[in-house]
Amino acid sequence: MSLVERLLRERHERTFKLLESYEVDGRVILTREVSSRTTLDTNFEYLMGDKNVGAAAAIVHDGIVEGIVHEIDKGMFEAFSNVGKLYTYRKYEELLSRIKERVKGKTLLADYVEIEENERRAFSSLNALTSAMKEFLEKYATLKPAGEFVLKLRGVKTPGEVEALKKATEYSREIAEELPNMITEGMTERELASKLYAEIRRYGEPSFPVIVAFHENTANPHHRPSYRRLESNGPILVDFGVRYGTMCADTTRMYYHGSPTEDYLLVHEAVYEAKNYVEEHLKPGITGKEAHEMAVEYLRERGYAEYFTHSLGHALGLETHDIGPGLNPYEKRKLEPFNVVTVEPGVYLPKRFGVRLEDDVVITEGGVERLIHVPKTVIIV
Ligand SMILES: [Mn+2]
Repeated sequence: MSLVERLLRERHERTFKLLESYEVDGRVILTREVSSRTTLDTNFEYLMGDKNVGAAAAIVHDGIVEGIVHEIDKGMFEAFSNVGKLYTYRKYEELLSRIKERVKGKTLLADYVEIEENERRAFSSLNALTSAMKEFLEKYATLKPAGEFVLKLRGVKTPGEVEALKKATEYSREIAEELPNMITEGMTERELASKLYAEIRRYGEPSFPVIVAFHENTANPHHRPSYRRLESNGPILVDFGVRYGTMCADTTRMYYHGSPTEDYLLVHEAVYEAKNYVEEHLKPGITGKEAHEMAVEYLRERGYAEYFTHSLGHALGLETHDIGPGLNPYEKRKLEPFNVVTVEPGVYLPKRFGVRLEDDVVITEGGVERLIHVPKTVIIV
């Protein structure tokens, strides 16, 4: 059985089981045509193993998952056809009439949010149903927002999903270890980014657009690769991940071209130790807020707390910023086994340099399992 096929079996079982606790007949996902494989429709991918290219639908009821995809996309869903039921269409009207036939008279969870659900509005995958599609479905079925359901479903990973994440992080680690061989003095950030993309695509897809920053650009946490050239002495920040088997890895590494300054070494050590300290203390029952504060307190003792300007980490899974508890100052939810989060403290000294180190961890019964672990020492290139 392929990894994706195994994932789908687990996800279908989990979906059926969770649906029992809702007063609905099932669930409906209606997607629009998409041109990118890394955005939207992750709830569709959750059940079907791949994202649609043309418009498509997935309907869950009575212990079956039914997919309706364009005939041309059929090959993409081979793994799915072993674990669910697949319909194909040629003309858009055929898709609509098939949907109508499958949803008629049912009460279904759908991917839209009530506007007052502030916390969930930000996640596009919880809000992927367009108002036109919603209007169409409501002619035949009763809809309820799926937000809470999706949070429960995707926040806690299945064993197969963790296995896929292990692969994704393993490939990412291999690339990170190869990276020093790709760096040459005088190259631009864009040149290094393009080499990185080539490596990532040997294994899977990029989890998100890569970040490559040289010198003072490392002080900008979300820097976009530019024409900045690598000079004789300075830090290099690389943030990337391989997406494999529908799961996203995410790691940030620091390299140093030349000899690191005393200042740089102090910041690097503080960030590494803060990350390590949090990872040693993370366990079920701790809230995301508490975890974030652990890192802040650790950095405060070293005098860097005010330069740590973002969240400690986020949920990781089908999306790089996945649905589930994150490690941030607002997160009241408690961590539980099989949550997956990033741990990525950073210290950014404006106009000078920044250091961010990022690992991915699975919450276990007693603590965490580190899927990827950045080295303690500064990598000199
Ligand atoms: Mn991250």
